[in-house]
Amino acid sequence: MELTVQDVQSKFKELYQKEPLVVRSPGRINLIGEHTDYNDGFVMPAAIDRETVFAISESTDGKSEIYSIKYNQHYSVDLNNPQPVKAPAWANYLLGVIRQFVDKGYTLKPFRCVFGGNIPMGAGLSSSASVECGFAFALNELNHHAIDKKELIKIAQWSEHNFVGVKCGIMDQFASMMGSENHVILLDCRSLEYRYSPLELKDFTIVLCDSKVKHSLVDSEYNTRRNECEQGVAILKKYYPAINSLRDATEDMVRKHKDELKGKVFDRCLYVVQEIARVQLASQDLERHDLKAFGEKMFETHEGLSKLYEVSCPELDFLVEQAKAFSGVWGARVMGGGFGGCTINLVKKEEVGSFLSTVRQAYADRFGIAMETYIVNIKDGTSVSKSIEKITLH
Ligand code: GAF
Repeated sequence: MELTVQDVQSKFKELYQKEPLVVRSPGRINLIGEHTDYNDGFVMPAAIDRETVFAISESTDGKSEIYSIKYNQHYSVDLNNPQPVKAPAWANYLLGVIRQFVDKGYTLKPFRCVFGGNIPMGAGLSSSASVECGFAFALNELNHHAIDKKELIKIAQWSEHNFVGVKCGIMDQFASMMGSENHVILLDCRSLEYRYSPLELKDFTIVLCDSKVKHSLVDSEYNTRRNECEQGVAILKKYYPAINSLRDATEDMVRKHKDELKGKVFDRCLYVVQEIARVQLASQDLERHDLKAFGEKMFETHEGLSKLYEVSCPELDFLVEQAKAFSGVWGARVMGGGFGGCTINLVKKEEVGSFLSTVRQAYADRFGIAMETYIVNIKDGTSVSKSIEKITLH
């Protein structure tokens, strides 16, 4: 089904006979730096040309309502006391944002809102962050509050933590809100200092292979990983009081206390300190335009995510193995939280076709699943819509 920004606008006009404010909020990819954000480490994400579109306007009857195009559902909002709901689950992403506006003392006018988009859900492309960020941005614009983007990012993350229940880091919301066309964001998740770096891939392109699986453990295991990292920090802090997060630890420190960190906590800590160091080296690779070295680090990240952090699954390991065996692929790994979703692959442009047909066939033969693929372009972050462009709604 084809959906344009104008279609979201038209749906709004059909329902409410008014011209709305339109906000676009993208999903993201992440080149390297996985599960480092909530350990105060570094990440390298970018906003992409898949997005959630919001059409919103003040209402005249004092009531507030949100309509989801995807679910064809209306939801009435109590602006005074928003609480998490069992159903519809999609409402929680938005209700948590409203809760934060209320709790922070930002007044909200009653509104009507319609939203829809083309970010595949459960693919690791941060459809949830795009919804939270787009809605926070839209409320800020509609109500003429001058909340800066960094605070809107934190409002969006709060919603994910407290109304959705995933104790995510800051990367997804930051990338969605702050993306810049053709640039990756080099983000320090502790200070939130960042810089944009042009992504010059020359003969290469980024290809996402969607495994089409989403193992049910995603959210609970994500929170468990975060908790295991915190356990590791508590142990290391006894020996190195200055350590407040794994960002402050080195591989030597972690190895030295292997026995006390024990099993899984040791593995998790080792992966994180290695990955934080790897992102810094990878950013130097990008600056030197050394894609070969950069891609090798992507493979190393996958190895760590699979063996030490245990957030991969047979389907994703298979896709990365396939990529590794292909000479035109210089790097591949699971992207995002894990347990399903996409791999990100650095592929020679002229070999994209043969790579995809080979892997698609092998994946179907092995798992009986039709893999989806996405070739993404890097775009700006959340903003008021100025132009009318075609997007595809899946
Ligand atoms: C998910 C989370 F939302 C991010 O904060 C990040 O931790 C990522 O998993 C793993 O790097 O997308």
